[in-house]
Amino acid sequence: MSPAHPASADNLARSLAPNDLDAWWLPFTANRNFKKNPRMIAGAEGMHYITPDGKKILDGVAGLWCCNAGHGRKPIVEAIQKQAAELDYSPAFQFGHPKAFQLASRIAALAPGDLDHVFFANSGSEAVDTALKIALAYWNIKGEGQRTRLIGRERGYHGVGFGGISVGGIVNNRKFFGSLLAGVDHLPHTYNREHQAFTKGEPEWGAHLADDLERIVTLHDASTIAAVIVEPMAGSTGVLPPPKGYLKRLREICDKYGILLIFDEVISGFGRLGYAFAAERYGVQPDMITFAKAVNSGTVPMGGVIARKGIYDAFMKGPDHVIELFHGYTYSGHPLAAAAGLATLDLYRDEDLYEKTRLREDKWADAIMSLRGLPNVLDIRTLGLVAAIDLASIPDGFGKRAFAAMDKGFNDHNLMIRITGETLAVTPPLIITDNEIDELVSKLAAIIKAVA
Ligand code: PXG
Repeated sequence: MSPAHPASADNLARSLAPNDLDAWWLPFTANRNFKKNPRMIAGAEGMHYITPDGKKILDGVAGLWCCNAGHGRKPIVEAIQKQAAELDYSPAFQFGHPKAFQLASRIAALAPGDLDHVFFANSGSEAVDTALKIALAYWNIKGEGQRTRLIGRERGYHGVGFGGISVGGIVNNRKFFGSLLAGVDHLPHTYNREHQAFTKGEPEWGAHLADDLERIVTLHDASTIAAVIVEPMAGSTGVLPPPKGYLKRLREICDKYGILLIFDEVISGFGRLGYAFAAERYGVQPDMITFAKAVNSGTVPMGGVIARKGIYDAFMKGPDHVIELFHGYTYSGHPLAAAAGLATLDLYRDEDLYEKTRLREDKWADAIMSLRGLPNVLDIRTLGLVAAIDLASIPDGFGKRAFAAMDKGFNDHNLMIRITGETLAVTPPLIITDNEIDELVSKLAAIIKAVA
């Protein structure tokens, strides 16, 4: 593959090295530590990031789980450039432009069953808030406005909006930001090291945890519950693949009580698990799917919700000059994001990236599992082209060992990885070659030894 702009290390170093690190308050970052010794990125090509001094860093995380087609891909870059020149912005309230319609049709065609209408947002967080609001408004329109309760899951991550952190199950999100949305309850998470350690793919143990939804229904009554939202594979809290049969069971219970089921596929969408959506992998059709990130390989902010026909149709009533869903963003369906999305979906299709991911899942799992037995490795989980490695903590600080692994990975081993708590997460672009998988695994081994 040829990058659109061969990055010249000299040019990048001159033009992109910042001279003041103070003003930018970085998100989800230890700011003081970063500013002492910044991990700076100035360019990217294919499977690599490039530092201002020209070092090539193997991208073990597809940016932040988003650049599934790799970096600097010519067709995507050109589509964005062309679109910027042709139509830079057009309003999505009361007006439309062709590429947003085309992209919505393409996404709907990839989604299973009658998930056939797409609402565009600009991030995963907005996608989640949109889906939750559609669920609440849907029940209102259906005359069941008492269905307001939202059910999430412990260890769920649904972005950073108030809706998302309320249904999410991450303690720091819940601890710092007040009382959040009222009327939310949570399913138990599905991870159990005793029963699941070192499982490749979906663990055998844990489907019964879906039955906790019955308990929640008994407690609150089904008539008060609007929707259940889960990630098919919990990503951010350490890669927790769904136990075999778990998602089917959730669907059955939701059907039994008329509760909407939302799959948050912000990470699992667009090939990460070898399919367009995890819903297809598991043969389970939710009522809505949220997506973002890899829809355009992370190149321009975009997210959205795919809703079933019955949900969309329920809104399409009343006088036809009246807005049916009182919701939207200035940049919903932005022309640059839509153009990038169309080029990206073409590229995923033309390079068979989903199928390739599916076919190499076993090789990937075997390669990663070879790290079992290295110092401090407590568990390894794999699914699709995703892996997580849990490390034992250093006695004086939870998270310190993983933090050191991420830092040393970048500075000493030319590998970018993600961390959460004491978990290392690897989720490379889907274009990774077999040789690069071997390189990635040997770098991981060296890093794990270096932080022992
Ligand atoms: N839902 C899910 C399932 C996500 O994983 C969001 C919503 C929010 O998306 P935005 O675009 O608002 O950030 C996410 C985001 C990580 C990591 O390393 C994961 C995410 C973001 C950054 C880092 O686990 N997921």
